[in-house]
Amino acid sequence: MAKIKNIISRQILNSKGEPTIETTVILEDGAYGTASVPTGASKGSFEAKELRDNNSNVYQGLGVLNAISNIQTEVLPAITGMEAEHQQDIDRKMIELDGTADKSRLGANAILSVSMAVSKAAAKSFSLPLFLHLKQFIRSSEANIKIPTPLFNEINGGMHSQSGSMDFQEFLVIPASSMSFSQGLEMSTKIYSSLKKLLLNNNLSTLIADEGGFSPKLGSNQDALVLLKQAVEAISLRLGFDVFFGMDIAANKIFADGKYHIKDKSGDLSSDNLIDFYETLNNDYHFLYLEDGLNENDWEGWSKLCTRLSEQTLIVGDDLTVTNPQRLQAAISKKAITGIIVKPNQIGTVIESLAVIQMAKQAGIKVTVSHRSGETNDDFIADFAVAASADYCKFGAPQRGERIAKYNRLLQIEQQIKSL
Ligand code: 2PG
Ligand code: MG
Repeated sequence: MAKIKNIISRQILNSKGEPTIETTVILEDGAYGTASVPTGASKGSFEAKELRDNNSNVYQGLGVLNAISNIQTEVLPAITGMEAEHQQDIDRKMIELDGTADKSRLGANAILSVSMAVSKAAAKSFSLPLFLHLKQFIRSSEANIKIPTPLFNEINGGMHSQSGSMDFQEFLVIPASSMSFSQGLEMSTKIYSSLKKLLLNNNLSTLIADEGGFSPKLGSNQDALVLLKQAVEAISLRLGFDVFFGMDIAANKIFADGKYHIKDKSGDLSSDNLIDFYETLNNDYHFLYLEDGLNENDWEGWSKLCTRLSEQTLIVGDDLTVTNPQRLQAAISKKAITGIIVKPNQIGTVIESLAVIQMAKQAGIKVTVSHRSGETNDDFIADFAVAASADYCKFGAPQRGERIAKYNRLLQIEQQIKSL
């Protein structure tokens, strides 16, 4: 048992060169934990709100000094002296202190940085790996600790790419579940190298984008799938056996004035038209995973998407559900999803994120724990995914330091759990 003694926060930069908060929580027994918060680019409008300084002269208004000041003047006095292991009480205290539904007063970024750092400090104080400490806060029917199946990002489009050539945001490869995490990771790097060769042979750019995937200038989304399939076949991997494909469409970005617009089709598309297109692609690629296939408010479309594709493909909500229990409940009752993405910064505390995972599991919804496009080298999310017994985890390409930090942490955990 150790009480919170002090909190120190600072403004640091994320992988996109934008400010974010790093917080250190110090306990009375000398243990401490440091955590930093990520930021999304393709955000759902129902996410908890980050507090930014909006001073256009400094970091284009993206500074987080006001959020840091809120930690010092409000959060510190409120939670000093609380037992660090009582994560529920601490998170609840911060939620009450903020007093808004979307954490916009103190800032979800401020609150989450403290919430994560508290859990790391408590784990240190007990000399426990973080995933074991976090595990106690979620009821799980699974006795064994396992690494979630990784979704590796190989090609970036949408808001994560500057080439502007693909509307779909993420083209993912998924190792067969028979593979261990380290085998899957190795396979993802082989596909990545094969894809790089293919791009070079075709005189296409091998520059990488926000989440480490390639971002070549291509005519359509389908072209990216053609390339990815070639890259897989070139190294004698079998699509649908050794490796599966997935996509995050991030469809808010392709939706305007009630219609969808994509490079592959001319004119306006209704949800039905877009689902038809997904169905055609599915005949060739047999997607295991389809995230944010439709806009965050297109509930009717989501239910149809689920009816038509969910037998073969996991239909996953991200901007639709934003790690929010009410949005998840709506999605369950409308039969709109079979999977959910969980990102702690969409809701703003560790405990609320775990509660959403528990709710999803009880409803038979598969869980993917995910990073954000603007990351730091913090590897909290890797421990969180294992603690939550998530089905999948999505931490970007097998490239770029801030993505590799999470995959490397999973390699450590894979080794640690063998000796448990
Ligand atoms: C997503 C995420 C992470 P962002 O849409 O799933 O890949 O992107 O963090 O930009 O919202
Ligand atoms: Mg997404």
